[in-house]
Amino acid sequence: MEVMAKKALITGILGQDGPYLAKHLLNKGYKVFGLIRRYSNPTFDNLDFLGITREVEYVQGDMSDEASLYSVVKMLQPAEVYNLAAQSFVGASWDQAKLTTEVNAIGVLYLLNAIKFFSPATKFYQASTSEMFGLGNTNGRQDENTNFHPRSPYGVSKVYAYWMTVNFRESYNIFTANGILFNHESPIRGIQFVTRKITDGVARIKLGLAKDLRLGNLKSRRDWGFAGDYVEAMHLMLQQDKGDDFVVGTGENHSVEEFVSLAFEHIGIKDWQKYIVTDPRFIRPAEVPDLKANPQKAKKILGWEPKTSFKDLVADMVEADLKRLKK
Ligand code: GDR
Repeated sequence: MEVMAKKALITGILGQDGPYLAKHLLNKGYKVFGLIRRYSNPTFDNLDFLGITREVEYVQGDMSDEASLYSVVKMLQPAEVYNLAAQSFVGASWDQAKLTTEVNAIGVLYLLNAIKFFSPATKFYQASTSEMFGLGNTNGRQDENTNFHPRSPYGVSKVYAYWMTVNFRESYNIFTANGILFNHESPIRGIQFVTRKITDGVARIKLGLAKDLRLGNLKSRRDWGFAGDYVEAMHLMLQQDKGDDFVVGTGENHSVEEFVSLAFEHIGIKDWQKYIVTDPRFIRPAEVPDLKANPQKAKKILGWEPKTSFKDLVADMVEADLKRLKK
């Protein structure tokens, strides 16, 4: 008898994490569905980068349209739903606070309701974030018990989604998990996020295509890991006996300045300061100065650990941008 492949639905399939997760699940034998909203021209570049565009099946829906989510969940009855859809750029969330809230907060309520009404055996993963901690810390780090003090409309929207995810677990006994992921990057990171902006900028300078790199606050510190490692933690969270919440990070952090200096060092430039222009447009109304994960719970319960070093991550991203720009 043929065994039916497990179905997984990924929202945010065109972003950075969606393709890495899809690839991971395809390798495990899942049938992967990707939710796509209506665009005039959807771009499949990130899925193409990983060579899986045609292996994913696409379904139409929008996080701001509850009926569309009800239909998709009812039709698929997926074993697992990974909610990676979001207005994910912190910087844009001040100017588009309502949109950010509708997609990142209320959209999650719609998706949870879809599961509750039409597919209560579905396991649900919510892309929660270290941005919820903001200023909160426990001895200079953040773990599952650290208080939330978000600093942006984005962070606030994610706190709502986090608690709704917990609440559906406690109220309706639905299997839900929050992955509280710290910054995770890759060669397919969106160009407006600082890491990719730096590696693209450095590659342009190397190739003579740009003269400088305009950035905001160089002092903020982030716990940066590789997205390809982090999607494994997402999957592991849904393979446990019960839903739970996990911090996922490397446990070490670096300043934006250190990222810049390492990226320049990779292309053989030591006096990188002369290429950097501080541009007030990239300074945020409120900043999260210092994030550093304590990922002990994920290590102990999920057996998860990051595999990619900070140095390799920076080098891989610069190399990928050099290759792309040379084409
Ligand atoms: P972040 O990522 O806000 O941490 O959220 P981002 O890369 O945008 O910023 C990191 C830090 O760099 C500083 N910075 C700049 N940032 C950008 N984008 N552009 C600049 O020019 C610049 N100069 C300095 C920022 O002020 C900030 O301190 C990311 C997103 O992916 C979220 O969706 C996710 O939830 C968290 O990571 C975990």
